[in-house]
Amino acid sequence: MKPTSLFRPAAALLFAASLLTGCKSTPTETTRPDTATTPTPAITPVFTVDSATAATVTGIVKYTGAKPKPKLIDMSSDPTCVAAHKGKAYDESLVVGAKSGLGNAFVFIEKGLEGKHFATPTAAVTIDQAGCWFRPRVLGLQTGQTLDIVNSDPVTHNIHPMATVNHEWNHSQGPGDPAMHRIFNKPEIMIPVKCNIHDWMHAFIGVVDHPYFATTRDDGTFTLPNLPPGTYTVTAWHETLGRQSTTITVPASGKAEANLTFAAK
Ligand SMILES: [Cu+2]
Repeated sequence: MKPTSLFRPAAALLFAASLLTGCKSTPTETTRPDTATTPTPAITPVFTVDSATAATVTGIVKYTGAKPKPKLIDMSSDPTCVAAHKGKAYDESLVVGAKSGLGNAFVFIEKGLEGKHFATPTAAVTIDQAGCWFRPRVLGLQTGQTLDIVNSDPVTHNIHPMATVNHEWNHSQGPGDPAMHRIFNKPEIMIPVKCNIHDWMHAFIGVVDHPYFATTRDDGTFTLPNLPPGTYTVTAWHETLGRQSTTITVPASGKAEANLTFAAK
């Protein structure tokens, strides 16, 4: 028997197996099951919030240090990015707004919701690569919720979420390429995101197994609506300042405040 005749049945088997598993390989990406586009089915009953007793938490995250001086980002290594950004690009790793409010902090309920399983939102969250910048820089989504990844630029980007609890992947997206869709199935605070092509591009994704999270506005304020009454730990995460937490008690049908302060490092 010739060697080729031995090879052919084996190749046929491999081909059949790939058809069965729907296996597809992409050279620029490592795909694992948790990055599939189908959310994990719920195994526990979905908790329904009673809007008659739910409350709204508002608050502000403050920074006690001196307001940082604007730092220019140098995009000159890619002239298309310089043109696409339309104006000067400034470092956003520490955004301090009016009245010392800290922007781009990720606020979420860290404790107090144990045992409650929340429905996965059907609406996707979008991250755009526009002007060689991730927009938004800090974003949150629920486990199983779809993240739409868009490239609005005339250049290729390579988005790379450096997850450690979920699986890490990266993928190139050229000008005009369709949106990519990804999910993260496990809570993870936070997933740093970079572009493998442009080293100044940074974003951070918070994955939470409930709907109570927000990114602070430029003035440090945030809102967590529709929270059931109870006692909660509210935590704020910031990319250069770390974490701060506070405990709040939320009354039925009322309002509660959660204020957090980061000292300069
Ligand atoms: Cu890029």
